[in-house]
Amino acid sequence: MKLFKNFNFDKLKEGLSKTRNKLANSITETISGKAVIDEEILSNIEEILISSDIGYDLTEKIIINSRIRLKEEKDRSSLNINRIVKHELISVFDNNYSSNTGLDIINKPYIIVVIGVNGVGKTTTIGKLANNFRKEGLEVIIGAADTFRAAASEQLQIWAKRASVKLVKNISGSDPSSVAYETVSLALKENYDVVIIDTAGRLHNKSHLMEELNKINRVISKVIPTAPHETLLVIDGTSGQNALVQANEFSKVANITGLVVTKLDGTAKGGVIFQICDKQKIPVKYIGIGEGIDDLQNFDPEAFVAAIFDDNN
Ligand SMILES: Nc1nc2c(ncn2[C@@H]2O[C@H](COP(=O)(O)OP(=O)(O)OP(=O)(O)O)[C@@H](O)[C@H]2O)c(=O)[nH]1
Ligand SMILES: [Mg+2]
Repeated sequence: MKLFKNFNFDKLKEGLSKTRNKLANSITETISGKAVIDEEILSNIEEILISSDIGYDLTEKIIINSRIRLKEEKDRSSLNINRIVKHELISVFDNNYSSNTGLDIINKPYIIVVIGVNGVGKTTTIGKLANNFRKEGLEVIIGAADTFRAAASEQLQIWAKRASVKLVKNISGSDPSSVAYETVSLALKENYDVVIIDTAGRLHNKSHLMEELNKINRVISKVIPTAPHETLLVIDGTSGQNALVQANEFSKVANITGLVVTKLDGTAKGGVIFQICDKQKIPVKYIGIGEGIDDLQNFDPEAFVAAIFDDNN
């Protein structure tokens, strides 16, 4: 069973307006009125792609492929280069996606652990996810396993209330893994459909973080051997190259099954999503395009590129 589909193209377009300005509108400006796409225009496009956080390696690949296709197709019009660049951007996601995205319930309760560095939007994303699941008629329980920061569970409580879902909070002195254990045990006992575990982003160092995440996973699998079923890494779309570094670091310590890229509404750096997918080969499952409870969308590569290029979907 597919967990939920939340997608609104107009909202996506609105959310990606800054990235569109930087990327697609600049390309349009460069090619408009040009009868023939020459090397100079290709090099302008190359600069635009790099400055849009698509990254040097991927940009090179796109430009080389564009050059080949322009030659093969014998159509060097501005319309065709736009089509080729879009095609190249969409094809970045080819290997990461089958026919659809999102989460699939294969077990009940379905256990999702949400990880990522501090401030990227984990707690907000959990609130949004919980709301979507609940709207689908699923019973949701959230575990506040970020016991590192005092205010973390209060923040999660506000989101749980907004989404009308159950929350398991830490009793004072309890550690993250015991909260995770309690949440999953309760979910099993009371027949919940989906469990979402919030984790701390700020730990003393990398080995501490790895230890913590391992411990959480271990206790969860004691209750349900196949769990966790998903480990979602949340990354902040506004952080540009740093987002890529985070994806690299976390993939060394956790078995990430999907990415959530947040705050795409506040940035012109949305192009980073292409770079991360090209390098990481981990599918982007959801994107955050606002702070509201309804501002988490399923990620659809074609619609994403269409929204950036102001096309109709
Ligand atoms: N504009 C925008 N803001 C977002 C989005 N997602 C999260 N935020 C904001 O980012 C800030 C940090 O979000 P949190 O959910 O607290 O981040 P966190 O990863 O849980 O942070 P820690 O618990 O400190 O590790 C909040 O002000 C959110 O409102 C988004 O998609 N768009
Ligand atoms: Mg948090």
